[in-house]
Amino acid sequence: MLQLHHLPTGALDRAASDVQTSLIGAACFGARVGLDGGAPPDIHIPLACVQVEPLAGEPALCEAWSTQGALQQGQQGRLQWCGNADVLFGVVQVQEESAQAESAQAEHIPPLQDAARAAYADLFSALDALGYPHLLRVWNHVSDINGASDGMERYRLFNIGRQDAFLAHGRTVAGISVPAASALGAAVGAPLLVYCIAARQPATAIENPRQLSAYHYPQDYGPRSPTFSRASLVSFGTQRLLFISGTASIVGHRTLHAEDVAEQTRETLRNIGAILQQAQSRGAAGMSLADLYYKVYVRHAADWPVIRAELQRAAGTAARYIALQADVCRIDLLVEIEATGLQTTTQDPCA
Ligand code: 3EB
Repeated sequence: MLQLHHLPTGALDRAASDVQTSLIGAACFGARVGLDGGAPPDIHIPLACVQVEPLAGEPALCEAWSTQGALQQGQQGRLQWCGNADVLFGVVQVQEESAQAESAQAEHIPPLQDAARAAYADLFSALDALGYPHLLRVWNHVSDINGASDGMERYRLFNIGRQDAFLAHGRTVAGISVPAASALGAAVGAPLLVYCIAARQPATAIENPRQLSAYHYPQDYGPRSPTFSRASLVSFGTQRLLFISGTASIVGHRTLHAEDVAEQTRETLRNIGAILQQAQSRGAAGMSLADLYYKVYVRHAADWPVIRAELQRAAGTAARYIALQADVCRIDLLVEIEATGLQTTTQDPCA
């Protein structure tokens, strides 16, 4: 059983000390979080301090995850983790220059590419050692994601390092074991940040019939395809979890509606609808757009009112969301939306 809480950062301390809630981790959004002047809450669960700003004058926001049952936590390599019998929340942070192994320097591997490889290498080693080998959901934040380093767009360098680590750890880079993910920018100078949910049991990846699978994108978008699925679906007892990846205005492999944020948002929501439909046919029958928790990443803060109106038209005015200003990994994308569905069925699946 996993639950998601959207909280102001100031409420996280209390939530973390409430034994009833059993938080296993949180992501906090606000460039000052984790820096002096915006001290992170003094709590002892893994905390991803994401250097992107909340929109609409919101104070710093958090997305916190809770479970039930006895918790264990620790640090394994660069992974800070906390988990119960089923799932783990983990955070890995790598400063680009410091990641450079001597061998990488000798081979002239760009620092960001090597940082991505190192972050995922540490993550996979730790997950295998701890016994939560199945990566369900990953969030990636790459500073200056549309900028260039070493002659290549930084998102593309990140994709090379990420895929190298998947392959080096014997993980498939296409098909039903590939995790759901989001990839966004972060403030210039921020370390590479990867946070995730992993489990003892596997999830099933879901693709979107309207979109080419990202792991099959042609080389126009970089020498290595991104390694993520459109969504992952998993059950814990009577609970079903759906993690919909960061989703954008892409049909096939092409960006549609460049420079039209309302159309991009509608296309994005059609893609989320199509992914949800796939999930519904695989057992998440009762989940609707109105039930999902959304996270909206907006390139230009001024576009937020238009995006919010479209989101509310599709998902209802009661839709739960966190809205953030962040760069999206293709320069022509103005918005990326991810979603999470948590459904508890009253039926005992064993009955
Ligand atoms: C896309 O559909 C938009 O590289 O992990 C969305 C979600 C995107 C995850 C990733 C990238 C990633 O291609 C970008």
